[in-house]
Amino acid sequence: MSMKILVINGPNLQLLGTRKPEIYGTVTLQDIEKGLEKMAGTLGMAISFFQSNHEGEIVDRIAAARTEQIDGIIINPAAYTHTSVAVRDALEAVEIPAVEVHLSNIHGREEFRRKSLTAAVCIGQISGFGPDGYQLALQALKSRLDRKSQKQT
Ligand code: CA2
Repeated sequence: MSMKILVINGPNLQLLGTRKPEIYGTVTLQDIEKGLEKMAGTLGMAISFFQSNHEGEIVDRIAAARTEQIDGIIINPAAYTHTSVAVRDALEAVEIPAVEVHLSNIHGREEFRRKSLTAAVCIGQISGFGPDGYQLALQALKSRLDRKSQKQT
């Protein structure tokens, strides 16, 4: 059975490509999702997408991933990265390997963006590579999941 990946994007990321191009570039969220869909197809993985501006909806989506037998999560929690104990707890509880992605380099921006509450419960964080970050995350998850399934056989 093919590996199932869920991509979650947090608040305001639906605005990508329409405003603030100097920080977030000109690529839209739909463009990013299309690129990931194509890459997942090439890698033989199944991929689904979710975007929400609401913290509780993101928590619910993470929790549902367990019943759906999702193998890996790519998440850009956006502003909730820096504030949400609830998103962090959901990621920790679900026990599905997750990669945190940020378009911008959060470590080179305002002080309040340098702290991530969610990164510690992810297998790693990719920050500063724009839309490429999502593809790097997919590659990283595939390697991790391939290694895990080899160990189990
Ligand atoms: O760099 C990232 O990916 C962020 O997660 C983006 C968040 C920000 O709060 C994080 O600190 C870093 C903001 C997403 C808002 O996206 C917009 C896109 C276009 C126009 C306005 C906002």
